[in-house]
Amino acid sequence: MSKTLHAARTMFAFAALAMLAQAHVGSPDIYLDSKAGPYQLFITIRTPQVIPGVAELEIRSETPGIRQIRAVPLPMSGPGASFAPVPDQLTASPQDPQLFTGSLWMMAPGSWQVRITAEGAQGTGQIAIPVPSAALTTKKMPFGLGALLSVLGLFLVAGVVAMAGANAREAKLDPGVEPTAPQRRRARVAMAVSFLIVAGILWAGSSWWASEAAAYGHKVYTPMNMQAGLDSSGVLSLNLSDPGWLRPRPGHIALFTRSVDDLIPDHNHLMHLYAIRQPGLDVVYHLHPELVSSGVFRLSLPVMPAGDYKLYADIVHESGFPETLVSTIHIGPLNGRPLGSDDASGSFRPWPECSTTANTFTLPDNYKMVWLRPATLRARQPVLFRFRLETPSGAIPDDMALYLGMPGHAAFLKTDGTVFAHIHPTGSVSMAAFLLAQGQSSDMAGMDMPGMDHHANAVSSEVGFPYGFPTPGRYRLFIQMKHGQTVETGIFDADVR
Ligand SMILES: [Cu+2]
Repeated sequence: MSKTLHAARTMFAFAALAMLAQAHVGSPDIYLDSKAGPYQLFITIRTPQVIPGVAELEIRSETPGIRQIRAVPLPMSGPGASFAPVPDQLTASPQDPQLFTGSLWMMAPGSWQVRITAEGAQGTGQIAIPVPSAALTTKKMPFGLGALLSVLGLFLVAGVVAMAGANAREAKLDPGVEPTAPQRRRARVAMAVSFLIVAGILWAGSSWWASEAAAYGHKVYTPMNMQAGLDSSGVLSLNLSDPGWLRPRPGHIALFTRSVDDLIPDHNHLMHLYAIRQPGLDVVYHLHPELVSSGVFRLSLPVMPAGDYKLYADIVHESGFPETLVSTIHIGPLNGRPLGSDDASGSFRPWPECSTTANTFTLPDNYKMVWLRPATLRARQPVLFRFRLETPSGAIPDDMALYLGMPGHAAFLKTDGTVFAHIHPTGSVSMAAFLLAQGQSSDMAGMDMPGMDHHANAVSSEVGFPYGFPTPGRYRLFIQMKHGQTVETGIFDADVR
């Protein structure tokens, strides 16, 4: 209870807008399609407006027979991870018995998880969802509210001063008797003194507020810096540095730590880099730079068309906290090496020239990728984005393979550059963090996830990505699937209402 009170107090005091999940750019909500024991769940976590703040949970069970779902937030590691508080029970929707909703307090920034327990006809199942928690910005007070509160505040100040004056002037007078000159003088002195006292209180309040706001400002998330450089032989170098977000002050306990030296591999690579040519978003590369020294990644670039590229680098810290670092680089004519075996590329016409309703993308080898597109797409709507790969004659390819351990990889990019999200069939969470949350190691051994089958011949030619567009507008989707030794990159455009 006191925790809740404290949280509420902190929230009102800071009036700060915060978001979760910087695993992506501008896409803080979490979407996950995974199994909790016997139950297939589509989980949406809407991130809180403040830290501490409330996360909204929405879980749709694709398996019937669930009686109840409970959820609890926990730190990803440390003592807090083993002493779970009592979980909250989610509310079943009266219209739809498969839909459960609820809300959870996220108390501090850092690497968190939400542990979900489903109970029903087939017994009990559990799943943990990594939830990186960070304040992203401080919210300004709306002008109207500020003006209203200022007027009301002035009214209070005037009232206090007037009351002090009236008290000194006429409190002891009989009704109808006029105050004397000394009484009027005393009243003016009382008003001056009370005004000074009220002004002093306001000044103290304002300095307290400013210092709290400044302290909160230090907690606002700043991603690691990434400086990109290219040498004359076509070697790209990426230098990571930490601007000092949440670095503990002397004598304070670290809430959260991250560094350039604590990265863990996510499906076999420390960094997944998308290079996307601007402004047409017409050329895309999915590359994997190697760590060569502390905070320095290098990659000998493949042959790439010249132009300005925006670089989106996905990394995961050992705490399970994922980040997407952004940088830009100009690439001139270069003699690149051939593409590496885990690397892939694709191209299409620039987005302004493309239809937002085309469902079939013809690949360079005449294979086709088909988007089983819903009739309308709305912002914040959880959707399973389904794609199918076909041979040139429209048949199911018989040599489907996993690409980087998964049946598919997707990147959702808003054409104005405000959104980038790298999504997998399991959802929007980082795979390494997801495994950490389940209590497994972050390497690929023992990976057991939906849509992931270790028998290569069982890889489906259809893949689904659970995701929701964060805002309305125009998006470009880059979808990668593999057959034989070929990684195919399909490109699709969408208008989101
Ligand atoms: Cu991926």
